[in-house]
Amino acid sequence: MATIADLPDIPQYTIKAVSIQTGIRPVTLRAWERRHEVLNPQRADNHYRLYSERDVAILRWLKSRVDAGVSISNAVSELRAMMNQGIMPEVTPTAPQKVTRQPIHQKEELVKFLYQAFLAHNEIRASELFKQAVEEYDLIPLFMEILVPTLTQIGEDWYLGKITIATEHFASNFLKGKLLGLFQTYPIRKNSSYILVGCAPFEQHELGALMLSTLLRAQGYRVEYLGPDVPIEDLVDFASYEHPAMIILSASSSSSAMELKNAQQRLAMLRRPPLFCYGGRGFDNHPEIRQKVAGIYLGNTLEKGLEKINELLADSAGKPNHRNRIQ
Ligand code: B12
Repeated sequence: MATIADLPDIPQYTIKAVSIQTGIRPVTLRAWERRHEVLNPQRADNHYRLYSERDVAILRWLKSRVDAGVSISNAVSELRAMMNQGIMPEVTPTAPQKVTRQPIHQKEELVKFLYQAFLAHNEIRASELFKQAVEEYDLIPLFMEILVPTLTQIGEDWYLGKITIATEHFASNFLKGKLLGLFQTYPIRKNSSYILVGCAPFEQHELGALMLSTLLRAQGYRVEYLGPDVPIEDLVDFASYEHPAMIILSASSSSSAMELKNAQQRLAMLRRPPLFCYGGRGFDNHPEIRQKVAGIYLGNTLEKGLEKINELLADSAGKPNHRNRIQ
């Protein structure tokens, strides 16, 4: 029988395809990867995971062990022990998978249903939809293609007077709670680069900063999330004894963005100055502010920001433990 090593290692399958092929839910695949370092799938240009046939075979083998009653951590240890001895497991024969779970919701549907749940102030429904979205999609599509469009719709309808401020507050507070919960599910890695993320003074729009914090923690960085409206003096004081490698502040309005004018200068006076970075729509909509605010502009999307942060911290020898770990 063929062994797993005989299979091609060309990255080609998305997490959704692998889930269907193996019967392992995307949320479980990500948890195995995070907690047991099972695989480190490559990434497409859009950061989505891409698995090879060999990866799929490894996952099937692990699942066959788990189905036989072995815990996932023991199954992973068995696999490692075999591989250390140069033995590759045989390819597990597979019957076509019966997909018994509910069909996956398309992202557009999730946006529509989540929006409707917010309009109805239906927290139970919103929680179910959020859970489904987290289980089915990686963090970047979850944020960029489900949560951001839902919030944009809410913002437009609030602006047009179609929905009340109460509904907008319900939706944004619900998502803040869920995002914080998600952020806290990732391990705090003490021996990785220490990054502080928050919002510029007077800035209340914090969900972008919270999403970025979650992505960075998922990549293995040690991230502390500081929330909205962080006073610069206080931040400088904190940085003087905590020595973060990087401070990132988000600003949605031009006035909050301008509050960062002297931040870099203040931080540069510290004995071990952190890298000072910023982003957010205040800097995207008013590019001229970037000329006035010293520090590093991280780009106009979360993906670009992540890439830039990885580059900056790799240059300063502060790589996270887990390369390319983007959920
Ligand atoms: C929720 C919300 C609020 C909540 C925020 C709650 C919270 N805990 O965050 C509250 C009620 C506090 C609020 C207040 C206000 N809001 Co408001 N709000 C929104 C809403 C509906 C969603 C914002 C959001 O979270 N979007 C999702 C996040 C993820 O998107 P984002 O912030 O744009 O961030 C993206 C990028 O900018 C980037 N990014 C963000 N930060 C960073 C950082 C780095 C380093 C990088 C690389 C990238 C990056 O990544 C994100 C994903 O693409 C928007 C509508 C909209 N279109 O967004 C209005 C909106 C932003 N608000 C608006 C306004 C006017 C206000 C108020 C001035 C209203 C008022 N009169 O009081 C106040 C200002 C408060 C303040 N001082 O900051 C306007 C802004 C208009 C403009 N021209 O800029 C909008 C667009 C609504 C509208 N359609 O008019 N708001």
